Amino acid sequence: MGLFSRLKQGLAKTRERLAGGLATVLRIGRSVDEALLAELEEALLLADVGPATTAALLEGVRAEWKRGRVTTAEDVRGWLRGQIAERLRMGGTQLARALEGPTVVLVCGVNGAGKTTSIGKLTAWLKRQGHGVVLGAADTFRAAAVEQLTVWSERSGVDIVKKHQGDPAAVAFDACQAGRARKADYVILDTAGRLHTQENLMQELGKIRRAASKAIPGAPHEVLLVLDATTGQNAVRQAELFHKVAEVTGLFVSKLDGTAKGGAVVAIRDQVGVPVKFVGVGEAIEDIEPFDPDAFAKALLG
Ligand SMILES: Nc1nc2c(ncn2[C@@H]2O[C@H](COP(=O)(O)OP(=O)(O)O)[C@@H](O)[C@H]2O)c(=O)[nH]1
Ligand SMILES: [Mg+2]
Repeated sequence: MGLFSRLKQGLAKTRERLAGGLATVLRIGRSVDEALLAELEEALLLADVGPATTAALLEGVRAEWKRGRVTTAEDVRGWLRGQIAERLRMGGTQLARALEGPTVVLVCGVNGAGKTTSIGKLTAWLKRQGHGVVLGAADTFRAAAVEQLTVWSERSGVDIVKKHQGDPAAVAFDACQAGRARKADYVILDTAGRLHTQENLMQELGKIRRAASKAIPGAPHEVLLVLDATTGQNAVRQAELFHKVAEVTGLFVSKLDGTAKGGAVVAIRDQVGVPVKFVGVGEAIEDIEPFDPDAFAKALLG
């Protein structure tokens, strides 16, 4: 199955909901009026686009309508697609790249968000483009977490740096050193799940950052926050809170397959102001997509 069709399949539920609702609201031949706008608002909220973003989109459609630039249901669909894609494009969707030496990617998020799995998929994706990758097992809380990352490293045939009782910052430092010594293109650091309310764990993230930059000046070049798409508006709140303390530079939205809440991606990008860079569309190693705003808007709106 092609990547685009997998993404489309992943978004099937959202599409049915959003496009299903929209198909009724924006039926061909219908003219724009207040009733249509009210129904449109409801359809967007149902797809978890979120109150703030829905309000902004509605205001935009209304302004276009008042200016006579949008008069039919088809016009509205086209305008929305363009708007959503444009919002998702802001800030750039490419993974950061260091000017020289390894690019250090620090991965964070709450427990179960999909951090380790997403790292496994990202590693394979980078390898497919010919990049060398070193993994750092800085989730030192549970032995199982290290084992899980080790399995992913074996799947892609990349080196992993781990310690049995190491503190996460020491692992991060060693992984960065190893990445430089082995001339890797990327060093990816897995971290323990944490909540923004866990002061000590949040400080630990700061320690990990400092250790990385001690080994490689300028690191981490990318701080990827992994968000579970199935949590919808909760993911939006999580991202806001995380961003305040962790200087997040990109989002990896996991579990977009089989969620009816894909619209949350738009809300997350909009409200948090950090670009989505990858999406996860399944549990398998190839179930990763570099984020494509146009394809996403198209899949979302049908
Ligand atoms: N369906 C689906 N499951 C995923 C995806 N990403 C991760 N998972 C699952 O989510 C669960 C938690 O993943 P894990 O990587 O251990 O999360 P972590 O605690 O953040 O490291 C596992 O069962 C994964 O297989 C995805 O894109 N789609
Ligand atoms: Mg993990």
